[in-house]
Amino acid sequence: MNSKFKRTLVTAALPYANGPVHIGHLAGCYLPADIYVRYLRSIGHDVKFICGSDEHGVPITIKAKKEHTTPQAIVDKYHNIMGNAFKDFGISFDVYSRTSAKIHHQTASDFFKVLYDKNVFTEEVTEQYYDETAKQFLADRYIVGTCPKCANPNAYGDQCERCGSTLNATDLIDPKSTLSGSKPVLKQTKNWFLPLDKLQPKIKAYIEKHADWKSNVYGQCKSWMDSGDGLQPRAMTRDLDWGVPVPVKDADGKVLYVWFDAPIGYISATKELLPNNWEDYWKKEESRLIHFIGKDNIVFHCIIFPAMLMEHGEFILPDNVPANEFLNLEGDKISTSRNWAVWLHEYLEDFKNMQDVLRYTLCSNAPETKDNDFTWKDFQTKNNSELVAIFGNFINRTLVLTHKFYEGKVPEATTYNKEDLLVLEELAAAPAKISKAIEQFKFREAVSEWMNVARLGNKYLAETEPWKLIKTDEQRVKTIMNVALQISCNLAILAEPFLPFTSKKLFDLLNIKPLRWAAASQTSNVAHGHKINKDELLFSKVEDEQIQVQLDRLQKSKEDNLVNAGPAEFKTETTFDDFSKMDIRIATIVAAEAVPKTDKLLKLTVDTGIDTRTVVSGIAAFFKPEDIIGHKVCLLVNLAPRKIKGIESRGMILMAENAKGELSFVSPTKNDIENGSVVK
Ligand code: B3M
Ligand code: ZN
Repeated sequence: MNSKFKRTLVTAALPYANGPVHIGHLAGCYLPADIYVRYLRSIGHDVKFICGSDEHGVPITIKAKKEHTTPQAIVDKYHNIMGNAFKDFGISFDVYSRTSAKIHHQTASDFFKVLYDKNVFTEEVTEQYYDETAKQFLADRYIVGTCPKCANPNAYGDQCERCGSTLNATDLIDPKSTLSGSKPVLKQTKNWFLPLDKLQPKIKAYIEKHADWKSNVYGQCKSWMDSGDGLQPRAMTRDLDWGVPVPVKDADGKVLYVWFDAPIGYISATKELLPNNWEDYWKKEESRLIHFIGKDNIVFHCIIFPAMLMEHGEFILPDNVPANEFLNLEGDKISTSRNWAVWLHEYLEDFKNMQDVLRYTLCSNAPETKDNDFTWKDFQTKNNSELVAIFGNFINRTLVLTHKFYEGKVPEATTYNKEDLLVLEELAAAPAKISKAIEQFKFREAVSEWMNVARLGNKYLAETEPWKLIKTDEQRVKTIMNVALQISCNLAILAEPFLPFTSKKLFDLLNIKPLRWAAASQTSNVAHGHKINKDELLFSKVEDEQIQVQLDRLQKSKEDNLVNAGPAEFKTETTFDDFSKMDIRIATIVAAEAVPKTDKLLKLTVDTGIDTRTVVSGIAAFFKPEDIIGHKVCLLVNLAPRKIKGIESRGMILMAENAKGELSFVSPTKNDIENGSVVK
């Protein structure tokens, strides 16, 4: 640990209280933050872990409208659901507060007043979009339109989720009200702006001091400042009726921008936790502030919040913002509205007491440097081939043999041979490797180093075979089993940040009170003569049928959602020029046969009117070769040739695919149209 710091405040993004928690949330910031905090606690560092529900902002009011209820009812419902889900998965917040709390309203309001009194804001009357049907200004998510930067047709009024740009609603091309669908009009209103343009030099100096941040984070910050016109003033108030009222004169019907009040929520929650000494964590240079977030929140934590803190003047600035990229699910973006998610509460119903399996899978596969995919197959493999087959197997063998040979009493190691010494040396070196990775926010690497310790133990037993050796060399087996028990104990210590439930269970099985990190550099934590508890399995196999249930559930979401045809969103705009580069012709299938050793592919011979060529097509699941001979089809003839299963395929047959993945030919309605006719 960097000894410059006496204490650390770790925050995890305050989730909007508008829906239950899914694996994307967990992998994005709560799990890495929790691992980090648990590790700091284990090394004896003074750390506090802060979170709470983000209960303001348009996502909440939209949800309330949809459910015909009030924003307060929505946040009351989800605040509890979310808090419980985090608890169930061992996310060990020291406080889980909420931004509708009185203490937060007061803190956010005071913060705004300080900036206001220091004349930090510029007061501006600007034209904002207004929905004349709904009689309401359209802030943030009340408005969608096309992103001026990346052409995403579904960008919000404050942010484009595709390219990550922060936007002002007036930047959107073709804006539409999400309330009424109508085209909004511009109407004058007064708001208070944070002049990020003027503050840019200060912010830039701050960011550049942190070139050691994760490259995805640092890179994004730099590019915002360096590209185009740099940072732009941003309104810190909104014409809305849900939020923290703007605490100045002439501000009726206005509240603080949710991204102004939400990060202040970290301060309010710390106050709630430590009414007497919260300032130690926020106002002393010897304290360190770390924000764990997902990548869509980078600009708010690295630029806007630090700018607010700087201008306020009393607070330390974030020392690091280890943001993760996104986690996808089975190849598709996680989406609440499409129910394309693994919900934590549902997971626990299907996989009782298996929180650590999910924690392990999500950590091993965390989207640390790029977006990543969660698949159920991978979940099964991680469980069966790693947790069960390596770690679980090692622990189980050790415990069972200790009972079998010594009635559960730890035997004494008498003489170590070379092999034992090497294993003990490697064991003692493990904590430093894991620490280093965790301190650099490389949690995938850290958890894999941990699994390497289990591998070490597993290999040691497999090679020394105490179950055989017991017949010929009882003395030697005592040493081996003692070493195996030391490895088990150290595995329990080192597992704690990643697999807290398992760590506790393993300590219980070993009948040892949980030990701290430093003990894992020792190789004599389990005294000989100590009695361990009855063995129990730590993990059990996940069967194919269990995985199929999950896949079926996702398939059902897909079908429920795509009742019409393809994905509800169109691809981005293209040009006529691009389209006309494609040479699509009418052609006739004159021969067809299955490609050996595949079940998807057919080898087709097609007559294009100009030549006869071979095309390999992935349609075998839907068409029998004999049924399609003579069919007229559309063929992309100028597609670059490709070798598929050793066959050169020249061109691609156009197919229509519905939501269930069923295929149909796209064929001309006039069957006598000549081969070679142009499709345009
Ligand atoms: N509620 C955004 C989100 O849930 C936002 C984070 C606030 S952190 C201060 O993605
Ligand atoms: Zn965009």
